Amino acid sequence: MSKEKKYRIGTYLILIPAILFLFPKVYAQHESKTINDSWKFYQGECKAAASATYDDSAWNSIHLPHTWNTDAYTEKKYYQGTGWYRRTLTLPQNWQTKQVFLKLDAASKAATIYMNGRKIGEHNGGYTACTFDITPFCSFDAPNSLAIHVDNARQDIPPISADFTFFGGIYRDVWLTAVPKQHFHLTNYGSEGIFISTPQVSEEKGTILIRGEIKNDAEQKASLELEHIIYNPDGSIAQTQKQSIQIKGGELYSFRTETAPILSPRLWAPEAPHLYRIESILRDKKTKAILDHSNHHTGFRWFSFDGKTGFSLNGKPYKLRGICRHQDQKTIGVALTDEMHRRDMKLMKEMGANFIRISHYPQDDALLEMCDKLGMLAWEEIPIIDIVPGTPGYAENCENNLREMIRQHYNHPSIITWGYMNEILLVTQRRYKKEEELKPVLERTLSLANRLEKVLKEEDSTRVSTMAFHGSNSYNEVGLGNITDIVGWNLYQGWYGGDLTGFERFLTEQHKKHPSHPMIVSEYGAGSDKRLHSLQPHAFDFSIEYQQKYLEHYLPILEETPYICGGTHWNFIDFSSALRDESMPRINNKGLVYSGRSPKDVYYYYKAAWRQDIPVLHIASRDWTHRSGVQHGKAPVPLPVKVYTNLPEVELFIDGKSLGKQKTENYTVTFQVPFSRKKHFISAQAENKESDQSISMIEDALHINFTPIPANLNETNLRNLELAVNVGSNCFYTSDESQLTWLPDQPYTESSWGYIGGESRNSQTQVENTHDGPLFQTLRNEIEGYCFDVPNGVYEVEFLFTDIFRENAATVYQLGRESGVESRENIFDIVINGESVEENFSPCRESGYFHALRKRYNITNFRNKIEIRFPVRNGKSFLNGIKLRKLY
Ligand code: GCB
Ligand code: CA
Repeated sequence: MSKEKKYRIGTYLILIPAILFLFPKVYAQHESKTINDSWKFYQGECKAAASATYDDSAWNSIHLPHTWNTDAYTEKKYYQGTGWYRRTLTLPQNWQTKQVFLKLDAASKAATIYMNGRKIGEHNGGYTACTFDITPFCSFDAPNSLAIHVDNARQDIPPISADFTFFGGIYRDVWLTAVPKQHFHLTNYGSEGIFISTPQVSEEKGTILIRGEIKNDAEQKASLELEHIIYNPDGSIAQTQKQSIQIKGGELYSFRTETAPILSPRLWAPEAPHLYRIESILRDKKTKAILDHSNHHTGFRWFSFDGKTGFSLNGKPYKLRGICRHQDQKTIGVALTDEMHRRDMKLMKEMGANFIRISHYPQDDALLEMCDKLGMLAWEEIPIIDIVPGTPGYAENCENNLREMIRQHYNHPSIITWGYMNEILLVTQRRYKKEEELKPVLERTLSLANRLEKVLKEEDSTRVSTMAFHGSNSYNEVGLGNITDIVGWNLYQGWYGGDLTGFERFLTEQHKKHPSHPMIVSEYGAGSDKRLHSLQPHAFDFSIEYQQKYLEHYLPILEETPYICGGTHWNFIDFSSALRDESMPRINNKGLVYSGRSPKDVYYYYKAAWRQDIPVLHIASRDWTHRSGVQHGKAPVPLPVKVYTNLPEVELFIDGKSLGKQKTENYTVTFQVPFSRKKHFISAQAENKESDQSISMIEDALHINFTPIPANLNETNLRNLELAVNVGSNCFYTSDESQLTWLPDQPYTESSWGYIGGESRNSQTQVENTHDGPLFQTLRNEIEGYCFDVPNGVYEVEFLFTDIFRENAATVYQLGRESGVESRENIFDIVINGESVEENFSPCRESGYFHALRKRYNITNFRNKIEIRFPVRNGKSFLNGIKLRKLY
């Protein structure tokens, strides 16, 4: 430690007693605290609850943050309606001379606030804060009753359509603030009333512009002094600015101060997020008593987006390595604590991301604070999604939400762009096919976009505007393509449709057509489910392996195409989308981390690619620790084991024995590993050369369990075998409930087992009556039979059926994807070794469409073979799963 620093600490030590002495006098003026505890909640309508004397003793006791929609994890039709929150507020006597404010950080989607039976005000918008001056409603003789009516069913407030759950409730903090009569303007669209920007910024010098308003809530005029102290990132004072203010009673006074240039400012960047602090102090001019007091951070950074060269930060080309982030977590919904938001930011940072798309709505202040402090550039947006409805008041609410978002988060240097529409033509075009129906919807969409663009620029000229489009050129055709400064493309080639290479083809084409338009790939992703694994993964099988394959294709293109500013992966988390079915009903499982935030293996692909500052080596099989495979004789079963790494070469070991070294390509190395035992110890090693002198060994290791399934079934290997087959699927499926693995299907060959005839089909509709949905969602259509060449004995054969042959509207979020399933009724027999065990069997009659059905038969095999046939009576035959066990 330098001498100078020691000396400084010494001075601070001497100052501390003096500060402690001064503190209560100086800072007690502006008091702010959360009132998250001691609330009562009622779900439903209860008009009388606004009244001061209403008896809420029968209501539930809750604390904030709170949502009433934990049902969205089980119900498609989660509760969208109203709820009431009540609590009492006992105010300190010394607040009588003050101005008192109530702030709701978020109540979804709309809130009406009552105090002592009187209406204070209302707020429309579920993702932005609102502040009310409650002074005239406050009582100091008796406890006050506070009642808040919340509604998440409103159709005039965005979002009204989207692929996520519109959780209802007061799900962020509620604050109570008391300040002297002269104070910063606290009812300015939920902001703190102070706006900070850096009008001049370069490596040589930067200035800070501080704007805001002061309110005098007294009747008399006041003489005030406003001081801004600018602190360097190291805490030392850079400058102070002082001004005198005369303000009449009831008046609002605007101030605007630009600092003198700060020379060679320390720049803000994700790699070094240096923050300058601005402390604004409002004093009584005469007594010097502090009236109000406020702190903000700012950072010196500049950026540009270019259609040809992409994004640049502080004058240098810079790739935006981003993720989109939803804000929920199973099973608590959106009622996350601040530390949970911070945890997410740390996980993203740890992964190496430098950019976040705060999607699809403004998020918690705790998140924004971390963007600034950890260094994460940000895109924030309001939730106008899928379609612009004609509902009266909608556009007005959009405009207000936009102003609120910008004013509330204006001071965060991390934010570089504001957005206001996502895939706005998606539902528009699906719903209105006829030209004359479509026309007025397009007109109001364009008119809202133009209106919001104007508001955005009026509110903030220091950042750029953006919109996100789905992969259709119509945005350009209808004139939405050139409204915002930059455009985001949400691209899912190789997922919802087309093949993986469609991604680069789409980008190339757009770039050719609009070479000057800066582009971000604002979404791309594929779903994955830890229960599903495949050696031949394909789109929509929800295997962990297809998600990896998809992302391993997309990321290099994003990294290597200079005109692409960057990408934001969809989504950081497996998030709640109550309307969705697929492999995990109610969940969109495109996350890089699970809903509980434990990373999927593919998280480490990103980490390997993006963290160049540390060695990354991860055996990508945490999601697949229970493996199974078909074994020929006693030969080991070769199965791939992948390693994600940013080191040049990896050596892999099985139970201590080396499988040799391989060179890394695209941050991956894949070994064919011979599995033969119940449990193997797999380890990986790689040299990390920090310099010529210093080489260290980086290691990772894990256990993988293995269950071999004999290709040829005989007396000895059958005894304890449970041969379970995921019929119609390329995937291994391991049940969460039983841990049993169902093998991918195979065609029958002599002396082995497998299906005869038919073709694979699948459905994305939820299957009722089971926890093993994915097993039932795949089937073999028009199957003729199934055969096991097994020795004589007594066997148990189990069939799994679910009739999926009913047209079921695919959700709009399956973008271009059609289910392709025709409606029909299927009736067939089940014949085992020549004997009918079922005649005129109709799975849908027995249990209903999309219901899981399991049928088990004990049979005695005299033919050294179990041959099953499905003669058809009506429609077609099918089979979803089959299981064989030898009993005797
Ligand atoms: C999109 C939407 C997003 C969805 C996502 C998906 O394009 O913008 O809200 O969740 O696709 O997973 O389909
Ligand atoms: Ca199946």
